[in-house]
Amino acid sequence: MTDRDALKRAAGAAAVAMIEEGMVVGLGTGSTATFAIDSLIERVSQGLRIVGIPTSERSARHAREGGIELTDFAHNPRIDITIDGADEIARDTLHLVKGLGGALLREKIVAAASDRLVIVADEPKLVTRLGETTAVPVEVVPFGWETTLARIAALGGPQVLPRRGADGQLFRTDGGNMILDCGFGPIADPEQLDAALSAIIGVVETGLFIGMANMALVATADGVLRLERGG
Ligand code: A5P
Repeated sequence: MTDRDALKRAAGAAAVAMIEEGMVVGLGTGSTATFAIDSLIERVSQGLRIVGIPTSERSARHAREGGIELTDFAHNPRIDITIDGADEIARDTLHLVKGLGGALLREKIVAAASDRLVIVADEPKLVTRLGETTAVPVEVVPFGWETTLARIAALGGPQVLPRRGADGQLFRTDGGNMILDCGFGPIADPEQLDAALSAIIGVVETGLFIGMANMALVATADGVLRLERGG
């Protein structure tokens, strides 16, 4: 395990320590969330009873194989706590960029249904301004994606690229949609950008998570930093 993996694992374990008996737990996607699921599997094997709602087919498989009972919104419309990763965390507001792993739509639906969204990450994810280190993933309907791309690009000249898989083919999400990676650079007003992107026909959801995270557990070489929104 690399040093970075060890930090991600520490962040995941710190978040899983917050889970209590009987909770409905949102299960995130990505390498840090995977460490959190590992840690949860360990607690479940020691007798903790919880049910999980996964944010991707990948996380569903991982959880199921580890013995976590899965549920859905028909049976559990509210989630007590969701533990998920992020691609960027704005240190002052805890606004996020998510979706480099391709699961942003399900992640946002799960986050919106959660009483608490706890983000797990390592230190390079902390930024002053969103967009500093990563493009913003935007999930779009495949039909007419070229015209959707053009209208996003017209928002201020970002570099917009359709995401491709390792095979060079256009990437498809679990929901069958596409992702456009939009390189805006540092974003002055993420809330306004999120609203502008969301208003474009063909956009399903943006990777900007505004005001959704309650807490971020960020693993550093000196320990796990606990950041709370408004705290
Ligand atoms: C998945 O779609 C993303 O939102 C992930 O949460 C994000 O990419 C973080 O992944 P890592 O923990 O692997 O960096």
